[in-house]
Amino acid sequence: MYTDRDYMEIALNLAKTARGKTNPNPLVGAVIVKDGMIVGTGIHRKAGEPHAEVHAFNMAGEHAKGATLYVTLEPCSHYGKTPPCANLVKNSGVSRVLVATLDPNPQVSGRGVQILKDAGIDVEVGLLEEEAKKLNERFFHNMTTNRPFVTLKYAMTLDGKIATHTGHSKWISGEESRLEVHQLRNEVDGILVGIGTVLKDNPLLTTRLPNQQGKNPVRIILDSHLQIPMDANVLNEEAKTIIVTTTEANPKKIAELEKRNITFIYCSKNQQGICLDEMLGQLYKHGITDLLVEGGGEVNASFVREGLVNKFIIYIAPKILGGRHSISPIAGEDVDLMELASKVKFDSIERVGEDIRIIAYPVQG
Ligand code: AOF
Ligand code: ZN
Repeated sequence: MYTDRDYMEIALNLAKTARGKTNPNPLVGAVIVKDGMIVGTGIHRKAGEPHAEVHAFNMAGEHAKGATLYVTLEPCSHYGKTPPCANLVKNSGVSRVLVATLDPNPQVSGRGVQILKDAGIDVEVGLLEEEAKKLNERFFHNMTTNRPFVTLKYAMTLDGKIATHTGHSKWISGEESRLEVHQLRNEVDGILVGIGTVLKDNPLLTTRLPNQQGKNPVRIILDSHLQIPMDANVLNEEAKTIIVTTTEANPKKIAELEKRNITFIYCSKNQQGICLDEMLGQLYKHGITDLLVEGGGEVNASFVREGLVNKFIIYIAPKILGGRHSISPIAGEDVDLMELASKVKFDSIERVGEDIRIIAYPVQG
């Protein structure tokens, strides 16, 4: 016998398969069950395309009458790119609806559930809610802050180094971890580095996946003095690039780069450099909902210090580099006391090939 929980788990697993493809929309899965049998399933596959419920009801057809709908996010109540799912659910004939979590979108937030309740449908909210919120951590953050969800990722040796004193870093982590990082790039909208990394490593910041056409994130370069070399790899045509700079930047160079389709975002400066919170607000307006920060130490430190990291993904390689001048993942200003450390909570610790992957979330205060 399958339980409500089992069906909701199936809906969550269905939703997960579209990871990285639905931005700016959430990941949503729906399952319709009649007399213990799954008669309809649906996934929201892409923004602009039908919502999960639409696919599920199309599949279920007449079997929806008297059935139960399991959906990972509250059915929507608004006209967006698609019409409201709550109306569809209401008119489908289902008698019971289980919703994992309410939709944080201010245009919905409880209205979808209310429509169903008003129609006399038995509605329950909260089954596997924590899992459903985690599945859409990016979307919840977007809706509540109007900022991209920031993931800070780095790979370091067992003694906490990301490069030798000369800056050499190929490779710290093993092949499997590096493949995971390309998978991550494939899922996010934006990838950010500082100009220091561009000057030192000349990275491409594109997605390279074997046997699969990857999607390149928008490359975002923090460059307050517009030092970027005109032949830098990140300026090639393989992917879109945004340079974040200040009004102090050389207008002639800006004009030349604009001719090459490079987009500029201008931000004010604070004592630490470019005002990152202001930048995040602007990036969100440019459609960046999910941002991967891939360092250097100074950029990483600024994000951590300003409390702007939402998630840490850290690979630890079974190597010890040593060296007084080897480079650390988080640089920035020194602090005097342990009490001043930024605190995180480990969420998962797993082996990836020969490495370890730690996922951690910041702890406020
Ligand atoms: C659902 N089921 O599968 C999804 C929902 O522009 P639209 O019409 O696609 O609407 C996008 C909003 O709809 C999105 O911000 C979120 O609030 C909700 N997404 N709702 O009932 C789905 N993807
Ligand atoms: Zn909908």
